[in-house]
Amino acid sequence: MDLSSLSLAKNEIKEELKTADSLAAIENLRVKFLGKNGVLKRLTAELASLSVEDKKQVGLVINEIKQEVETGLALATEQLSTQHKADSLEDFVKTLPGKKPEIGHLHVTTQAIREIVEVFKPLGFTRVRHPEIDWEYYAFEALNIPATHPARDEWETFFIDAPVDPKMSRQVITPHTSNGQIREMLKGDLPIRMLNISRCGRRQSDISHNPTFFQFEGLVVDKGINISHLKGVLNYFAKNFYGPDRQIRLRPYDFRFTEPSFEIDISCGICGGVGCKLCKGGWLELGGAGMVHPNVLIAGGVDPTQYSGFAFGWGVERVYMMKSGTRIDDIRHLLGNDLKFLEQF
Ligand code: FA5
Repeated sequence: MDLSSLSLAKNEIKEELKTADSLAAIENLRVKFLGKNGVLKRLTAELASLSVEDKKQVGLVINEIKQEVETGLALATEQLSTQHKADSLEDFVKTLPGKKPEIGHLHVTTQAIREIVEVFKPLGFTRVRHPEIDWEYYAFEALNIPATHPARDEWETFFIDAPVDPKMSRQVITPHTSNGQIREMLKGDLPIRMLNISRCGRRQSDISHNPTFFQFEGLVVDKGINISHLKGVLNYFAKNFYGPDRQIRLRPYDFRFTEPSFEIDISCGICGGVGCKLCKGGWLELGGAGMVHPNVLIAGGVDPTQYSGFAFGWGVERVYMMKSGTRIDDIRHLLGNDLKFLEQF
């Protein structure tokens, strides 16, 4: 081994390092030059046979070669990773559609509530909120249903396990939104055109009943209010919510807090009022309504000799289910969290 053959080897190694175009090739070169049985190990071993003077000079060149190899390999590795990044950017096709993040939407009951509010808005009704847990007094007594009256049974009420108030009785999960009638009148702000939409609760669960559901309660109190106003407003609602060809009819009924009281029916959207499997007679029941009972006006602090009013209280979910096209065949779906069902709306 002499200096000239060494510098020849050094040049060859430099050239070879330039050919390292993959991680595998770099690793092969590292083993070839720096490995246990590599070129540099061999050259170092050969130093032993040289004179002291040659050892020094050749040793220096071997060290230079070693550094050259190490730097060359590091450089090749770095270049390769920069190239790799550039390649991955090239792979990124800007025109490919991105992944769409899943976006939720309002629950169908909330959509129904908003739609109902919009229908009543042009008639001057303002949405209000009253307690969803209230005293029995507002839910029954003030509505002309005394504690022992059998009509209370119909409201299958949930009672709150809390101290009883001597005047207000027990607390209940409001079984209807009619408590809002009294509370609205007690504000003392006449005339009234309120739309009270709240959650209600009853001990009921079947195809058309949920233990928790929403009602919307309309109340109009003013001077000279009569049944034709009630009929006009409900007819307006039916036509604007269900469609211009739908009709309503008033059927006599009995609510303790309205006199006279009515059940409001709407002509069936499937058969057009002729009679079919869904409606059995051409009409579907929408909900209750009536002229506010004088005792209720008095409980609300309103003088029945001066003022009169009408009220109606309907179920949001049931009213929405009757819209043709919704095809909701069981009210309990609306309380379940099945996305397959909810995403349809
Ligand atoms: C009432 O609750 C009266 N407060 C309505 C009223 C207000 C009459 C003002 C006169 C004047 P009713 O119990 O019929 O009435 O209930 C009204 C509506 O609430 C029903 O027609 C139905 O649409 C809805 N509803 C009642 N119970 C449930 C339930 N468990 N699940 C879903 N909807 C219900």
